[in-house]
Amino acid sequence: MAKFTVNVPVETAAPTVVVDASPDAPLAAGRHRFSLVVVDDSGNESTPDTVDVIVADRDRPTAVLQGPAIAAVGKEFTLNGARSFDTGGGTIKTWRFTYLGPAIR
Ligand SMILES: [Ca+2]
Repeated sequence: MAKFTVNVPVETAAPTVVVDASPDAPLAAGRHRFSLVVVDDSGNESTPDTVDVIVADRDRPTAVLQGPAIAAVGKEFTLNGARSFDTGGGTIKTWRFTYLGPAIR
């Protein structure tokens, strides 16, 4: 694995490299560009080739819905989705509440 810093080349003797990233130190979501220059055994350098890699949040969030166990007839009550959470570097931006009708036990 290699920790990449902008414009600091990482040289290897192998054709692949693992880009170091973890939940604690992620690459930010978005489009990231990498380049490769190869050097032959005579010291000749190629022109660079580049690739863009899109880093995206691909993890589904988890919904956690809470409500009162009992509510009085004719009185309002609150449904609370605040304990819902997301992983993968995103944040929840919409809470979609739906009434599903009388519950069957
Ligand atoms: Ca997510």
